[in-house]
Amino acid sequence: MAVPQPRSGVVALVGRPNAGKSTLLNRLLGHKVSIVSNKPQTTRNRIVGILNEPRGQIAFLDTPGIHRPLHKLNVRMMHHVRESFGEADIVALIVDASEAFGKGDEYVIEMLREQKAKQPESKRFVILNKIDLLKKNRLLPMIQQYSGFELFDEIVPLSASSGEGADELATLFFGNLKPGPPTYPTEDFTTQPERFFAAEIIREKVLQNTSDELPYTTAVSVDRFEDDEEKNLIKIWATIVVERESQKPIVIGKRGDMVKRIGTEARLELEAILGAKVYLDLHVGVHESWREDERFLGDLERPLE
Ligand SMILES: Nc1nc2c(ncn2[C@@H]2O[C@H](COP(=O)(O)OP(=O)(O)OP(=O)(O)O)[C@@H](O)[C@H]2O)c(=O)[nH]1
Ligand SMILES: [Mg+2]
Repeated sequence: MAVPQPRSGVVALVGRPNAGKSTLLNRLLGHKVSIVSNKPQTTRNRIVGILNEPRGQIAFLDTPGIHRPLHKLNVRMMHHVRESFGEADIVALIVDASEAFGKGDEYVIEMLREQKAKQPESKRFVILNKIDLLKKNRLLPMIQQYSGFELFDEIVPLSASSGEGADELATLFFGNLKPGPPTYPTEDFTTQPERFFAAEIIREKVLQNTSDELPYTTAVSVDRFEDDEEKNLIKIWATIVVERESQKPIVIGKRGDMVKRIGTEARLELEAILGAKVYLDLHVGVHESWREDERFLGDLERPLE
């Protein structure tokens, strides 16, 4: 019997904010590569996660949730989504199946129609996520609805958080990619530098510990990053940037307890993931309208270029 040739390709994970794209990426890789929170617009960049298996290599592109951009930050976010469309062999639309279909979903379907017209050789999957929250009888009408769009090659219900259906999805991805050599070194699981990942983990802890407008108006910049390989020690100096002076005390907390908690949670997670001791020095700073400051936005993304 002929040995199957390893497959290789790019799968873009796209969809509305909060649908579970990043959770699914981490689940498929079995590694945390992308940060997750219950706030929309958690992912702001294109994050590459690489799955290496005897079956082949898949480069997953995690992307920001599709929304109407109101700030330069958000225009850049939507640019990352369109860029990922262009690179994909398979576009996987992740849908929160526990939410009713609405205007935002219609907009996304339209985007996918355009994508299909531009790249007819690519494939489209729709992934009905969060089925753990769903009564079983709600699934069939949803599958029928998505199949009615005549846009999708596969319709896959799953739960990214429990993992139910994830192995089947990986099999479908490999089955729909062409044989070919891997694009990335097979020992890598992301292209994201540690410096960028550190900023993301700190931002995740801010998102998880704060509410209201703060998640949208917070950025994290790494001011200095030193990796002392001999001592297995990573030293990070970072600033949590907010938009207004009045937001500073929320991040700092009473007697600094909030920023301390954010720092501890980030440090422990970075130590576990990076496998090194981490020294983390956190500051809180104000940069009014940083979301409109192209130079600052460019600096935040620089380590990814
Ligand atoms: N119950 C349930 N919750 C899920 C599932 N998948 C993701 N979530 C939750 O949904 C929320 C959003 O998850 P993310 O992975 O950050 O979603 P995202 O699509 O990457 O969101 P953005 O980056 O903001 O576009 C988090 O609170 C997740 O824990 C699932 O299968 N079931
Ligand atoms: Mg995300």
